[in-house]
Amino acid sequence: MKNLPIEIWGVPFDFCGRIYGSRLGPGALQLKQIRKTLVDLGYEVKAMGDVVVLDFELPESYEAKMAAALDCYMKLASATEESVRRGAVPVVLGGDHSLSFGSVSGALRAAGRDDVAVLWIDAHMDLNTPGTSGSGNFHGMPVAGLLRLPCGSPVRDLGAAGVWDRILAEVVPAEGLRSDRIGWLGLRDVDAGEIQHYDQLGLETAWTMQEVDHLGIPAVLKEIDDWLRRTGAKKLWLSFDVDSLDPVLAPGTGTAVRGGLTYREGHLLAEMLYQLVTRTDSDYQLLGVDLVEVNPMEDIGSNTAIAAVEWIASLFGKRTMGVRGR
Ligand SMILES: [Mn+2]
Repeated sequence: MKNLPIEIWGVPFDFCGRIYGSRLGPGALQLKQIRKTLVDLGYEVKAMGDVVVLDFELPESYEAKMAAALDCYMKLASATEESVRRGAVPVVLGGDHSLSFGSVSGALRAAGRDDVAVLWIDAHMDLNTPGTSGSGNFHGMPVAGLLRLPCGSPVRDLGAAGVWDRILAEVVPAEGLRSDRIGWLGLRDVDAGEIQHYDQLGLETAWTMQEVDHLGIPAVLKEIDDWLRRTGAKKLWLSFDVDSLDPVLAPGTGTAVRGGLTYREGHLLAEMLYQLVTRTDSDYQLLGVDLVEVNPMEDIGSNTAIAAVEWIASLFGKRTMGVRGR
């Protein structure tokens, strides 16, 4: 993995979360030296700049927000598609989690759906559609969009159905993510509609915080590795929502939920994921990473950006004794 260049994309976009502020996430991660951290681990790292620039004034209408959202997803899909085609690992700094409509779509276009699996590390499933989402916020829907679930009749009739259709027509590839290729880790706040979707898809790939409590991270990772090998996936996209970490560590996020991953659980997870994608007989490699929902407006100091950069360092091989792979 050390041989693969990393391309960092900034996505200062926050129109589809509960509150504004995650547009400042890429800047906070930049200031906490995410690039230097990866360079110091021996990687070639390019800062690719920001995918979008939001208007200075806040949008006054739902239509204006969603037009900016579609523009963001389309540009980001092109960006991650190009990175993967160049043979690089894109690391996408958000921004709210709706950006994964774009980032994962681009990766699917470049790598091909039959090779790709996604691990969604998050307090939430993000498996709502406009037909099940009480808030209507698209940051709770990207997994459903990537799986191409039908819109349903919107709970809040703001025009979401038209946006959903355009995301499925213009952003997500025609066949979408395979439903046997999505897994979740860190869940502790799941909606009834999401459970309904999960059951309808016949999935058994949700590792909640209860599983982490009962089994511990090593056994959970063993189950995830078994699942990934069973599916035959060759490329793993990690979508890391910083709200998977406990709010004690990462308070600066829009939808914090108590009872998340502790500092060491989070790091052991990252360290073991690095081992899984770099072992010599590995069936699957790292395709790319989303690092989303860092919201400096909600933070205490810079704790959340620091926690996120430290987590990324562990994911890319940082070890206490300085020996990668142990
Ligand atoms: Mn999320």
